[in-house]
Amino acid sequence: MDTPVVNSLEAFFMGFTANRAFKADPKLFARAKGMFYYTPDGREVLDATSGLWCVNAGHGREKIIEAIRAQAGALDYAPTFNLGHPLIFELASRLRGVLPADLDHTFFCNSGSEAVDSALKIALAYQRAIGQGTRTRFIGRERGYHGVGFGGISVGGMVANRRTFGAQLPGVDHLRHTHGSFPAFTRGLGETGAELADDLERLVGLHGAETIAAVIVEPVAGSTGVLPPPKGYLERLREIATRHGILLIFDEVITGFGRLGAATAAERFDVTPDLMCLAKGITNASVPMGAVACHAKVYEGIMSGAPAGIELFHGYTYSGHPLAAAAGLATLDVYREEGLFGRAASLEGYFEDAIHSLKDAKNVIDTRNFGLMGAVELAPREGAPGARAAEVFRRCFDSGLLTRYTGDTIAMSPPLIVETTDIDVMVTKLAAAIAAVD
Ligand code: PXG
Repeated sequence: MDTPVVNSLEAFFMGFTANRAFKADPKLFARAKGMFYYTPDGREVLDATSGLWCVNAGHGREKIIEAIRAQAGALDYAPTFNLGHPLIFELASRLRGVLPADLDHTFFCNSGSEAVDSALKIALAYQRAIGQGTRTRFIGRERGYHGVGFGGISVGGMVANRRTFGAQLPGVDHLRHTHGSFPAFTRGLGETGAELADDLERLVGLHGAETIAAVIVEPVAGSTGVLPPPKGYLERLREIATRHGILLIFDEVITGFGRLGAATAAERFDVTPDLMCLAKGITNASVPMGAVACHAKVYEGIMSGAPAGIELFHGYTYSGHPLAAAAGLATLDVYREEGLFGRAASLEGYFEDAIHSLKDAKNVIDTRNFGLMGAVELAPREGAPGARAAEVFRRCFDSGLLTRYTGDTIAMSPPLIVETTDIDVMVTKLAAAIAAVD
């Protein structure tokens, strides 16, 4: 039955949204091109957030659109369970040239959340395959965001995402977050706080290394407000994890594909994880895709340790979907042809100056940046946390600027095609909005 119905805002149950407020005052986008979104009534909105940290090459890239179009006509869908199609092998192979050496084997899924849950399961499978089946515990970090699967919310540290549901995976513990371990208004990485990585050593002491499968962190936390790590922190985490046979998982869903001025945070920090979660920028967000890049040691451990037959009892109907594969290949072409990762690196200093130019603005208690991730944190209003940033967000939007807010932090993460003149506009509009809000 398909009876005609009224197009109702109520019909869509929106996640991570104040449904009642949104539906009273909906904000819609009808088109996008380059650095801009356009509303249905034709208003231009400068995209300072790459959509949701994902449209790294800017909107409406012809090469990517064409690749998707051609692929939809040639092969709409093919399973990747005991079957395949050439493009997904090509994408996996091309990723070898983008990701750090040894992260040679990529599993595909459809989102960052699936990438995280897949990485956690691959970690368990590996530990069992090498005879370490008592390692079932995961270590996450406070203020981490790892998507919304049960694994992701369990290792994550965003309180509302956990508390709303209650039930989580058992056997998970958390490192302390690193925020506040160096002074506010620090440019880039903090000089102090690397010793917070020793929390992993403490948790090994508490639970026993033989119970811990993996530790997962975002190299730079994104969703909880752009939290760059202290210098040396990730190196120290790597060293402790290695020493105790614990797999290190980097959740690079945001930091992958140029956000930090290198292909990955692993490359930027010169710290190679055992598993890397990817999504978002892998297809420039044009077709949903997630991935877990696995170190050769992990892949080979599972291949040689598993009984004959299927090695990994895990996968999705849309693992390696042809449209996503085509979009991914075209996206990698765009990144390479335009040198966008290097472009992000070359703009980092300008962006840093721009973000920190807001340090004396009204109610600002911190400015932070790394790569093309920047944040301006406002003092929360008494009794109404988040309200001030929400108002700044709304004013920015009304003035034609898309930002993102979490708590009282305004985040900016522009597409890597951003021009310095765009950065100027972003900061001018954000400054005006901050000044206008009490
Ligand atoms: N890991 C990280 C580090 C993420 O940032 C996910 C996993 C989950 O990805 P999916 O594709 O399942 O959403 C994310 C997602 C925000 C915001 O405003 C960030 C994300 C998603 C939605 C909003 O900060 N990141």
